[in-house]
Amino acid sequence: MTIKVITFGTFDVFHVGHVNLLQRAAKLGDELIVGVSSDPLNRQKKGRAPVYSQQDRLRIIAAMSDVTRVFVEDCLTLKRRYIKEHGADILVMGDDWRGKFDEFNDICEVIYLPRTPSISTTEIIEVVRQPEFC
Ligand code: C2G
Repeated sequence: MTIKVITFGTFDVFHVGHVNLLQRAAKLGDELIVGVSSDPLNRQKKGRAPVYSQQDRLRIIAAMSDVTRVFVEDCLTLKRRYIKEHGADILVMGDDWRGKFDEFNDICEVIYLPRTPSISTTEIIEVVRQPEFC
């Protein structure tokens, strides 16, 4: 039986924390399906436009050897539908989301992986805004 793993994220300003999450998620099954937040969803979630466009974020994720399928996540409330549509057996998220997706335990296993410490898109944006980077 093929075990399908699904995960969701913005993956803006792609960094090693994202790589770690995707590689660990891939090891839990045979296929890794990734829902990438649309630009409008990112604006809604984070109150700002992403640095990288939806099209570029999709291309970056699709280029990873661990990833077998990529799709656009248009709406946070459609997770149950996405999980079913893609036939996912396991939902993986970083543990900043711990508890938030437990409701899907009735249709798949829900696993929260530890976040990679000391790196985030927000921190990278703040660092490159410092005058010494200009
Ligand atoms: N992540 C991580 N370590 C970091 C940064 C991020 O493990 N240092 C993980 C997050 O926990 C998440 C994934 O990488 O599981 C993607 O992170 P984001 O791009 O920040 O995604 P987010 O905005 O949390 O979107 O429907 C849920 C959302 O779409 C998740």
